[in-house]
Amino acid sequence: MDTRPHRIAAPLAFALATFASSQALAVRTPEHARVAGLEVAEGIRPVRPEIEVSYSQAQIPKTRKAAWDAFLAASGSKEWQVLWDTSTAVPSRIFGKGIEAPGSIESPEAAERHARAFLAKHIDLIAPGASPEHFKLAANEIHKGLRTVAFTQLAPAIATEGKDGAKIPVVNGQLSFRFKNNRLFVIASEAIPFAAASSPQITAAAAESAARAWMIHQSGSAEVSAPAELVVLPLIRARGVETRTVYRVLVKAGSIKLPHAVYIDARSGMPVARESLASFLSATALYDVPTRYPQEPGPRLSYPGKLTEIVLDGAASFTDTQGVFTWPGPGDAAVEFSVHSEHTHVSNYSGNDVTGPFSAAGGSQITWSLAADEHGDAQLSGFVHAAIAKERARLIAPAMPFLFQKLYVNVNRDDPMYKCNAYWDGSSINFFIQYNPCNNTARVADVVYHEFGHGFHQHARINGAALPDPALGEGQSDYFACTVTNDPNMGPGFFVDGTVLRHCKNNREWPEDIDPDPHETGLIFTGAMWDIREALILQYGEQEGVALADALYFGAIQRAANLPSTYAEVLAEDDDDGDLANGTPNICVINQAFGDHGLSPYLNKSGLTIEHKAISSLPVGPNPYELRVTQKILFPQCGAGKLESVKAQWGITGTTSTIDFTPDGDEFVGAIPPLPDGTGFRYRVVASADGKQLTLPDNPADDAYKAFVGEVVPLYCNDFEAQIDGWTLSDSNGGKGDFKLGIPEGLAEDPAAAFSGSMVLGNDITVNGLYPSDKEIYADSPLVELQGNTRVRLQFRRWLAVEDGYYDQASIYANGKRVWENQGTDESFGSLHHVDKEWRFEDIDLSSIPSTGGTNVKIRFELTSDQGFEMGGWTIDDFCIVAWTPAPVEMPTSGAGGAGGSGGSGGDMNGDPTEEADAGCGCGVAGKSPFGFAPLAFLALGLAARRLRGFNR
Ligand SMILES: [Ca+2]
Ligand SMILES: [Ca+2]
Ligand SMILES: [Ca+2]
Ligand SMILES: [Ca+2]
Ligand SMILES: [Zn+2]
Repeated sequence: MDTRPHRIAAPLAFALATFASSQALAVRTPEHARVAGLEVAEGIRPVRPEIEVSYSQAQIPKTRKAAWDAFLAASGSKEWQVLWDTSTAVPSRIFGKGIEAPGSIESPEAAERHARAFLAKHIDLIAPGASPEHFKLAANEIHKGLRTVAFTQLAPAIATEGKDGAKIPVVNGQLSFRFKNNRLFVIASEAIPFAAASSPQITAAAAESAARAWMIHQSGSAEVSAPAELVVLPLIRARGVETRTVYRVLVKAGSIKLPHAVYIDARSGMPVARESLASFLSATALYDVPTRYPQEPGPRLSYPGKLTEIVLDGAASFTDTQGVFTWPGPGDAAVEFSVHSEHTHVSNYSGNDVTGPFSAAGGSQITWSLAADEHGDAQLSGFVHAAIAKERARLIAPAMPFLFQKLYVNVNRDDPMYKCNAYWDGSSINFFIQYNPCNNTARVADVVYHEFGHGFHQHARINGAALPDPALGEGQSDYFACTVTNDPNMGPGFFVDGTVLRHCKNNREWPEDIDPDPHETGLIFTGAMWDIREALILQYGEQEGVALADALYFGAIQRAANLPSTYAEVLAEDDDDGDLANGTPNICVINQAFGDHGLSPYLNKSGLTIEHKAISSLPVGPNPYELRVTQKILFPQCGAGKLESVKAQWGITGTTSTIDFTPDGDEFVGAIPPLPDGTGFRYRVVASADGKQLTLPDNPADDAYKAFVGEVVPLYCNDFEAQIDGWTLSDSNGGKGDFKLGIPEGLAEDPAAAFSGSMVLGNDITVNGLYPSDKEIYADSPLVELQGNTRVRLQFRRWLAVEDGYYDQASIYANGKRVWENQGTDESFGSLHHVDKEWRFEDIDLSSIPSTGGTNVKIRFELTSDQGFEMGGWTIDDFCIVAWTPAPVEMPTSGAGGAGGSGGSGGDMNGDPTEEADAGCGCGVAGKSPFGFAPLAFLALGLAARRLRGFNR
């Protein structure tokens, strides 16, 4: 725990109590220079901290009443003011009408005569208990026609070591007179009434050693700097003055030798009081660094070296929060600046850490510049920009302990493997020397902010809520850098030609712009946050808008596990009533920004969504098959439009047709024309609003619904409600695998409820929902007799979540022959995960079994996983083997719309389902990557990213 910040704003009482015992304090806090006056020793009653005064004519001290009246009478006027020192009952200032004082401006002698005459006449008023000869001329000078004649006070001594009759000084006792236009018009007195000295009982040498001993006890070290002198010390308290005859000893105390006057009682030899005589001088340490990068056209940045370790006149010390350092004057100080502070410690990997020796004059600003020295400038730049990043982060997260710990900044690292780079290693930020075409990365402000941003993200993440997702990590670091610089250009000057590295303002979209490089993928989040920042600045003004955007950003990095989950976390941060259904104060801005970058679930900022209940088992007949799409506007307050159009794309194998829907209230209605008995077909719904499209089903790995026209007879069904009924659950190691019968709980990507009844068959239904890694697991149906049927089909409901088929395979086998498999890319960076978000109807023609002599069928559901990244797996309900027999129905000869002519007969319409996906309606995604990059070029990176992802999950 760092306690130093307490010292910066120490209250006066604290400062007084610790002043002498901690010399570093005095130097770090110039305020202490103002702790002037007497500090009494233990056992001495405290003196007044400040003069106590009264202007009141009605409160003339009783003891001075006669003297005051005599003064008024002698002056011939009542037009006078008087400021009484109420402790001493002496008039501190008398000023008013003035008294004729001929010759007092031209002649100092005349002025002194007038002054002495006044003193003699009114000594009872201005120096009660004293004699005129107790005042010794101290000054007689004139400035701009105003003459001051001043005297210091002496006290009559009793016997003093054989020097009888000597007068000894009264500390701070004095009198003075002001003349202008040959008139005496101000009389001043700090005289001590009735001051007298008593005989000393100790020697001067004894007083010196007592003074030294006391100050060593207080400050650690002390030396006497001038011989002891006998004086009268007034101890002025609220009521009255005590005078003591003391030795005044000049002592230099502590490591920086602060000068003190120490008062030792001349009778007892005990310390009475001490007084700091230091006249503090201050200067400011400024570090000259690139504002953004070394070649920038504008001026460089002069930044105060705050709380920085310095060597001051040979002693270790610190600057204060403003980069100011203070030393006891008079005279210049020898100072040496460093790149180490309370909060930032730069380590140079190419030699010793730089130091900056200077001679500091009081009130000066000393600028330390190493602009022409790459390795020196890198140390100063890393030092300053890490501090700037930290200060900004504290505005966002004022309580984060990381921001109050020392940050280690390692600069001038040299490794050709990592040239043009910088990194956060979990506890420090690291920067490499200049390599063409890049600058030394510590000299690029944005790079320092970006790397610091990784540390900020690490310490912001709430364990168990957030994850260290690489793309989110990079994207949030870029946002942090841009919000610090207030510039959407991230990293200008990363390259020596000034080229910008990345852009916080961008049009990147999820998932289209997912890239093997997480820095590129991360820009999707950066872009959304920057859009929010711009919109909030427009709405609330610069300061409030930025603060709000930064707060939303921080909410996202505290709790988001990846890019898509940032939307919910930003909303949670913005919300003010614990209800996201009614929106949040800035939901329209957030929806617009996140929607523009593909990170919101809606078609537009008003929260437009569509619902569609898929059709599946259809009757044979003359009527078309109706498709309905319902639209919902969740946040009408955002004022965006409704759905513009809805289409369906549908087809039998090898064909694609499009039908337009017509509006019907809040719904859009379309119709697929009547189809021949036994037709299997596929379709999808495409809705458009505000230039965007949403497709149902929402599963890029299987983006068309299946439907079947015709009456079917069940040969075997299991809704999994009662019993497993001859099913065998196993794995390739001879174990039981993780297929189970159970009630789904919505774990992982699993459904929250069964399709029928309450129970289903599926991979891990109740533990965490995930299938295991590196396994091959089976669910085998009982053997089903086909009972002589020649047209048989497998029909069931599916809710499947499985990783890209490049890695994990979900398969269906009929009598050992694979009849279905999830789609995959052919890339090691593939992320064409199959994730059902609704119960999907699956219909697979098995007629090839009877046509090749088979009399029964056994179905196997299989899941094969690799070592990394698991998902919800199979969830199956309403499993049936059915027989289809053509019905004797007359089909209409027209009205087939765009259905195409390749209907064919029964069992062949669907073909092999795995091939059908390719042929399908011509718009499937099977076998195609949704990404635009070349697979081979990124193979290595992809593997690295994949491994990380697997471990992070
Ligand atoms: Ca709300
Ligand atoms: Ca069920
Ligand atoms: Ca996997
Ligand atoms: Ca599961
Ligand atoms: Zn990074």
